[in-house]
Amino acid sequence: MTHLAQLPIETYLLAQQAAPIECLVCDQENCCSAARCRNCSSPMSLAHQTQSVKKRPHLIAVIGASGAGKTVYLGMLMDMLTRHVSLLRSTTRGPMSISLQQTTTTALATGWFPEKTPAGAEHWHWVHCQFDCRRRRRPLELAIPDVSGEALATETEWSGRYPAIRSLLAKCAAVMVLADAERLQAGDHAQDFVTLKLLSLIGELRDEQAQSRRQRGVERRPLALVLTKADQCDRLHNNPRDFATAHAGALWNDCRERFPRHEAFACSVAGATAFRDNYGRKQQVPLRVEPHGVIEPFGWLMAELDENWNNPGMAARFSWR
Ligand SMILES: Nc1nc2c(ncn2[C@@H]2O[C@H](COP(=O)(O)OP(=O)(O)O)[C@@H](O)[C@H]2O)c(=O)[nH]1
Ligand SMILES: [Mg+2]
Ligand SMILES: [Zn+2]
Repeated sequence: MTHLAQLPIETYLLAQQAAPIECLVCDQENCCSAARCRNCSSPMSLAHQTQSVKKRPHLIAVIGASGAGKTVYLGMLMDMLTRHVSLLRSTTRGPMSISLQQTTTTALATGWFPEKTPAGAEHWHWVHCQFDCRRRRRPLELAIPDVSGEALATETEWSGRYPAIRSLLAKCAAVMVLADAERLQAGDHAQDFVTLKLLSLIGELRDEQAQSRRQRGVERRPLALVLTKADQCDRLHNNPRDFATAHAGALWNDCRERFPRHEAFACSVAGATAFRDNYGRKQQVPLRVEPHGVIEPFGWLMAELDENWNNPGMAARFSWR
């Protein structure tokens, strides 16, 4: 009997693992088999997809306080874009990009709003898609995370706590600010402060980048202020700019001053809401799902982004390196 055994050493597998791949969001090197970045927890499929299609996506920052309506809005928007309900349409890249619309539409279809987004970055949904407007010749590559409002607020207080948020705010090519119109109309401005701090942080990060490149920091990125829950406010759909001036003066002024290319929009996903008892806790639920004004802000943002991209000077500034 022999005590010798032959074991093939598959060194090529080790070599494969050793080749790192850079996170698309925070630039940290990761092991090629990692599912999420070890630094910022954004999905590594973004980097893998980019490597295979050889086109970097534009990051879109959707910001706003917790409860502003980011998850409901983004989930519904992605559902409408993938169902091709308007001239604008998108094709998702990778299965993870469908999770946001899946959780949102499943919740709405069963008579609930989706659960609150967890604060941990490893739980956030990221949508990586190819956006196509029939008038454009080439589609745009986009990456849009649904970030937790609490995490956004925390990052403004403790810088670096959420590396994904910092990188997103530094690298984003367009900004969407969501504000709860129902609360604004009631004179409740508590949520404004988080958004004001985030806008200030975006400006600070842009100035830092401009300084390191010895450029003058002129803001050319577009910003859309989206007043959510318009179903609760009379005539908001008719004139969102007037509403923003009357009920969100500080926020609207800050958006206009920091971002010369700005516009205000009103949107609602639910047609009417009611309160339902959920194990002793009163919870708001949608009575009807009637999306209104969901596509418009995104369409405007894409048209502005497209204009930037066709301008060679701007393209250099928005490239991620
Ligand atoms: N009336 C009304 N309420 C909404 C609408 N969208 C969201 N909400 C309410 O706002 C809450 C927070 O929405 P969500 O998208 O989770 O906010 P997020 O924290 O910014 O992601 C939901 O649970 C609903 O109660 C809408 O279109 N109309
Ligand atoms: Mg959310
Ligand atoms: Zn990362």
